[in-house]
Amino acid sequence: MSSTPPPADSAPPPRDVSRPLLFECAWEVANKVGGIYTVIKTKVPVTVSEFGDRYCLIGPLSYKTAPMEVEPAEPTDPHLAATLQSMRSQGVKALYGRWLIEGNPHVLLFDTASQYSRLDEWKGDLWNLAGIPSPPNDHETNESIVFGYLVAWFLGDYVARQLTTAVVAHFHEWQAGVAIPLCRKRHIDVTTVFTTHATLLGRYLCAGSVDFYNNLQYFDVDHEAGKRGIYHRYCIERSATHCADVFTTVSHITAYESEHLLKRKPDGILPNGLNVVKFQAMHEFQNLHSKSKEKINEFVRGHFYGHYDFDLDNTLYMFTAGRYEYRNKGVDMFIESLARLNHRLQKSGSTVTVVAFIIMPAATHSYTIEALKGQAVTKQLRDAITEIQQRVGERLFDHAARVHGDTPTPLPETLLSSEDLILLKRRIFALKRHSLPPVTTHNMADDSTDPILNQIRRVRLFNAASDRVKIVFHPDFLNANNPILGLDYEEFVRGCHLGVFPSYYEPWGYTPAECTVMGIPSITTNLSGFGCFMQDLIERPQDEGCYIVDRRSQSVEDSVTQLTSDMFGFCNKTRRQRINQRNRVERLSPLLDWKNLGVEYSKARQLALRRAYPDAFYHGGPDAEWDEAEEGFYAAGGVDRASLGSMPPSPRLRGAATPGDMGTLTEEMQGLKTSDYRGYQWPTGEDEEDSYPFPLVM
Ligand code: G6P
Ligand code: 1S3
Repeated sequence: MSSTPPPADSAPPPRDVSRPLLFECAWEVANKVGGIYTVIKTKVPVTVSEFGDRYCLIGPLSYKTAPMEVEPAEPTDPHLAATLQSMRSQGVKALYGRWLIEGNPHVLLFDTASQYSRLDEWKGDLWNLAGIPSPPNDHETNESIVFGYLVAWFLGDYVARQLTTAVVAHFHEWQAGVAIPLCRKRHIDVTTVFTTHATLLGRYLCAGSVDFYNNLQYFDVDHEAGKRGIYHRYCIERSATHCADVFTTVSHITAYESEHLLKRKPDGILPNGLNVVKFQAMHEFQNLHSKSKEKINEFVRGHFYGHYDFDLDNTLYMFTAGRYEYRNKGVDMFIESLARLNHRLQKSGSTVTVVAFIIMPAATHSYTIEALKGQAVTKQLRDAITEIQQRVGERLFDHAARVHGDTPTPLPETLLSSEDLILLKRRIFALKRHSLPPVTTHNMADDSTDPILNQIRRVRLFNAASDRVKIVFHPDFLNANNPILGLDYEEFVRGCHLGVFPSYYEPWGYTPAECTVMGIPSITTNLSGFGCFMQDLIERPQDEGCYIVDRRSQSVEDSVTQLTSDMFGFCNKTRRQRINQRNRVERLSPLLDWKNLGVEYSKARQLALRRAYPDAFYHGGPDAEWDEAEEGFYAAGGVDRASLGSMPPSPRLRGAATPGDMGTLTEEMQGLKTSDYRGYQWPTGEDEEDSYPFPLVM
C-alpha cells in the first residue's frame, strides 16, 4: 500500500462501492450544543453495526470537553495516519481516537484555533471559489470556515492516498457545510450527503411575527437574510445544499421549508431516532415513574413551603423544555393555555392541582434566596422529625421492655417530650411565609424584559392558593447535583405526567420523542416534524398518549382552545387511565428506534454512491442493483409489528407503517409537486395572491 499520492497522470481504477468508508461530520460531534449531538450520538450504534471500523466521525476539538469524551488512539488505517501526519507537519492540531459513547466509534477532532492564521486566505478563497462573502466579526462563521477548510483538506489528501474504496462524506447543518462546495469545486473524489436540521432563515422568520407557513413561497430569501445580518451564513447553507450529491432533512415540514428557502427539493427525509432501551417488564418503567415522581414531590414540598395546601397524591406534573426560543417552542401558547386550564379547573370545582414546569436555560445570576430557603427549611423539618422519631422509638422500646403485669399499658405516659414539641414548633414556625411561592427558581439577568416571565405576569399565574395551576420556571439545565430540583433530565421526565411542546417552529422535536420512549404522554403540534411523523404513522395518536395540536389549519385562538382541552381532559383521567396511557405510549417506541429508522441514512448513502459512481451500479439494467439494495433496506427497516405486542391493545398503524414505507429517498421525488409532501396540502403559490408583507399571527 502506498502512502503517497500517485502521479497526477495515472488514471486510478474505479473505487469499490460495495464496502464504502463513511466520514460523518458535524459541529456537535463530541461537542454538545443542542439536538444534533443527540442525533449523532444515539445513531452511532446502528451506524457502527453497519460500517464497523470503516466509520469515523469528524468534529471540532474543544480542549474543555474532549478529554472527557475521547480516548486518544493511533489510526490503524495507514492512509489516514499518513494524511494526519502530513497535516500535523503543516501545523494542524488534531485529536484522533475513540469517542467514549455506546458503539465506541473512531473520531477525528480538528483544533480550528491551530489554523486561524490562514483564516483570511481561506475567506478570500471561499469568495473566489463559491462567491460566499464573510464579514470580519462573526466568530461562528469564522469557526465554520476554518473547520470546513480543514475537513476538505483532510478528505482531499485522504482520497489522494486511498484509491481503492469509495468514500461517503455526510455533513450535518450549515456549520459543517463549508467543506461541501470545496469538495465539489476541487473535484475531491468523495460522494457527499448534506442533512439540514432546520434552515437559518426559517428559524429567524418564525421567531418574528410572520405567518410563516402560508407565505413560504413568497419570501425574498436574499433580502430577508440580508435584513437579519445572516446573508453570509445563508450563502454557506445554500451552497452546501446545492453542492451536495444528496440533500436531506429531518421531516416533511422542513423539506417543504427547505425547498422554498434553500431552493432545492430534498432527496429524502431522514427522521431522527433514539437508542431505545426496552425494559423486560412493563412495570419497570412504571416503577421508575413512581420513584422519580417522589423526587419531584420532595422539591415541590420545599418550593411551596408555607403554601403547601394541596394533595400531592392528586397533583399532576406537566412540563415543557428545550432551547429558549419563546415563540418557536410555543412557550407563549403553553402559558396562555395554562391560564385557561386554571380557570376551567377552578370553574369545574376540580381538586386536581397541576404544577407546570418550564425548563429553558436563560441568562441568570444564581438561585433565588427564596428557592434555596424553601428546600432548606423543609429539609430541617424532615431532619428534626427523624430526630424526634428516633427519640420516640427509644422511649417506646424502653417502656415496652420494662412494663410488666397482666394488663400492661403499651404506651409510656409521654411520647413527645417538651423538648421535642419545642423543636417541632420551631421548625413549623420557620415554614411561615408572607409572600407567594416564587414563579422562578433563579435570579434572571433580565427579569423585567424576560418574555416567559412577562407572559406569566400577563396571565397572572402567581401560585396563589386558589390557583389550581402552579408554575415553576427553571431557567437552567437540570442536573442531579443541583441544590434544588436535583434530578437529571431523564429522571425528571420520567417523574412527570405530561410533556407539553406546542412548537411553532420545530424541524423534528426530540423532547416529545424522548417522552414517548420513556412512556410519558406528550402534546406536540402538526408544525413539528415529530408530530407530523406520528400523525402519519398512527391512526388516532391521541388514543396512544401522543396528542397533536393543530397549529396549521386553525386560528391561534382555536389552537389554544384545543391545547387547553387536551390538558383539561388529561386532568380528568383516573390514575388507572394514566397508567394505561403510559403503557400505550411506551409501546410506540419501536417507531422511533434507530434500529428501524437508521435505514433511511443507509438509503441516503446508497443514493449518494449511485450518483457519484453510476457505472458501478450499472449492471443488468439501469436500476438492477439499486432495486436490490432498496429491497434490503425495506426488509431491514420495517417496524416489527409483532414487537408492538398485544397487551395493551396495539396502536392502530396506518397503511404506510414502516419507515421503509415512509421512505422518501427516490430519484422520483424530484418530480413531485410541493403538494405531495406528507402531512398537509401546503400552498403551492399557484393562483394565490402575493400577500407580502405578512399578516401578524398573534
Ligand atoms: C406507576 C406505579 C404505580 C403508581 C403510579 C402512579 O404506575 O407503578 O404503583 O400508583 O405509577 O401514577 P400517577 O399517574 O398517579 O403518578
Ligand atoms: C434542531 O435543533 P433545534 O431545537 O434548534 O435539530 C434537532 C435535531 O434534528 C431537531 O430535533 C430540532 O427540531 C431542531 O430545532
